[in-house]
Amino acid sequence: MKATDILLPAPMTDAVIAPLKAEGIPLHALWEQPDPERFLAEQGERIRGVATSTLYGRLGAELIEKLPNLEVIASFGVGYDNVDVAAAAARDVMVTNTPGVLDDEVADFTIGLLIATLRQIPQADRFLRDGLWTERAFPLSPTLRGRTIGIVGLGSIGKAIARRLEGFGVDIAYHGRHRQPGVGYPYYPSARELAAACDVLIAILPGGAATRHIIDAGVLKALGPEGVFINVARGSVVDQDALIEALRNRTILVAGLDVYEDEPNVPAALLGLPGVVLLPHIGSASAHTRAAMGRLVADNLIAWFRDGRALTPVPETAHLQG
Ligand code: 8YV
Repeated sequence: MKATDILLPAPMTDAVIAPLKAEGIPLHALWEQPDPERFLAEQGERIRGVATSTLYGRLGAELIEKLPNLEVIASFGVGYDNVDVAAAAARDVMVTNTPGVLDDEVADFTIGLLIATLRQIPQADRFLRDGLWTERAFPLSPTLRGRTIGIVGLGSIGKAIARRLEGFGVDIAYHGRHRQPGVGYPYYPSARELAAACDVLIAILPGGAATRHIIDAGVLKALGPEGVFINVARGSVVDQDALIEALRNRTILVAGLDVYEDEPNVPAALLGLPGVVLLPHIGSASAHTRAAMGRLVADNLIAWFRDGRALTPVPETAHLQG
């Protein structure tokens, strides 16, 4: 394998670090540099690869420009809106993500969040711990029974969620950019039409400019007063202020959220809505699945430098495969 140096703009899990070290690949921790700008100016031309995650924030053109010999950016996560892919592609820099290895985990988690939100499982736990059970019964909750579930984004995770929901005996429909051949669930050409036909909306579509605020006040109104909104995608896909308003005004019934517009900052207005289930972006966060994601980040870099081919290139840079 040719000599290669990899930049880590922010800390990465050992599942990424260990395989790269085992290959003898030199790693440079940018956040440990006393003067990161000076490091980039003096050493930037040695860097051939970057391993990054949402922890670093957005990896944009400014950093890419400082790395004149950069060939590959391996991002930790299936969503890669944290990487400026257009800037990378313009420089013929390969970008990889971690699809596949987290589908089942995130789908399992989504079902858990949906049931927890409807049946108020976190609230019931708090009720018991607060000693209230000895005084009265926990109030009756809403239900999943008889509901129609709309999935916004029927990619591989969306399909894994749908497969699980089939076992729950509920109706399923979807919205995405296109109607998918061979998919039997009813298709709606807009999020608003899907919301009007459903009483649960699950967002599991990519983030980024193209899908920003695709769930807006109109979609929430169409979902209706019994409506449940579950977001396991990106905070950017929903107009967070409109969502807070819809929850406050009972335009919709309740929400279960794992993602937010400005993570890790969650607005006080959401924290003040006790019926809403709020989780700290943990959809893929089991030790098992995070290890698999980390390994895939490392394997993409190793494969790129060894064979000139990445294992899981993002579609926008797939043409750069050797
Ligand atoms: C991770 C995710 O939390 O895969 C994604 O797109 O959002 C999650 O699995 C995230 O990538 C961690 O950096």
